[in-house]
Amino acid sequence: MAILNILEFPDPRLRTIAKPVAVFDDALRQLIDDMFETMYEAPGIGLAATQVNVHKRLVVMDLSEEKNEPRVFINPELEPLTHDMDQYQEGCLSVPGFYENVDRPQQVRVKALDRNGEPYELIAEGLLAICIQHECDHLNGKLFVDYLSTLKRDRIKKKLEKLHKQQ
Ligand code: QAP
Ligand code: CO
Repeated sequence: MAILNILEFPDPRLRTIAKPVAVFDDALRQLIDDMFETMYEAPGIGLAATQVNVHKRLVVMDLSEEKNEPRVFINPELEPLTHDMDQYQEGCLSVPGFYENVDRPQQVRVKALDRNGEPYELIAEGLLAICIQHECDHLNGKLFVDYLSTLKRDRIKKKLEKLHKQQ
C-alpha cells in the first residue's frame, strides 16, 4: 500500500481526459487500494484517478461515517434523471481549503464496472449523486471551481499558487 501524491489546482494535469480501463489485473487492484489509502488518509470521501496523475476512468469513494463502505466506479457513465437541482457546498482534495456552492442534478443513473470488471447499475441521490458527478467531472478534466464565477475561481487560483510557491 502507498499514499499517492494528489495534484492541486491549477495543475494542468488535472485537465487531462482519462481513458477507459481495459485491463482488470493485479496492478489495477493495487492502484485501487492505494487510492483508498490516499483518500482515507487525507481524509476525503471521493478520489478520481486523475487527481493522483493516473489518467484512467476510475473513482473510489466512501461516504460512511465509519469509513467501512468502500465503493469503486470503473468507466462510470452518468445519466441525469431529473432537471431538479441540488445545491451543496463542495470541496475537493485538489482544491484544499476552499468550499463553494455548486448546483447539480438531484438524481442520476450510474452505470459502472466493479474492481473485477463486472457491470453494475444504481440510481444515486443525495450526497452519492453529488459526489459521483464531482468525481466523473475529474475524469473529464473538470473541477468544481469551473462552476464558479471567473472572479471566485481566479481568487482561489492565486491563493493556491502563492501557497505552492511557499512550499
Ligand atoms: C468530493 O471531496 C466532494 O479542502 C470529495 O482541505 C466533496 O473528499 C463531493 C478535502 C463534497 C461532494 C461533496 C477537502 C479534504 C476533501 C479539503 C473531498 C481539505 C481536505 C474533499
Ligand atoms: Co475533487
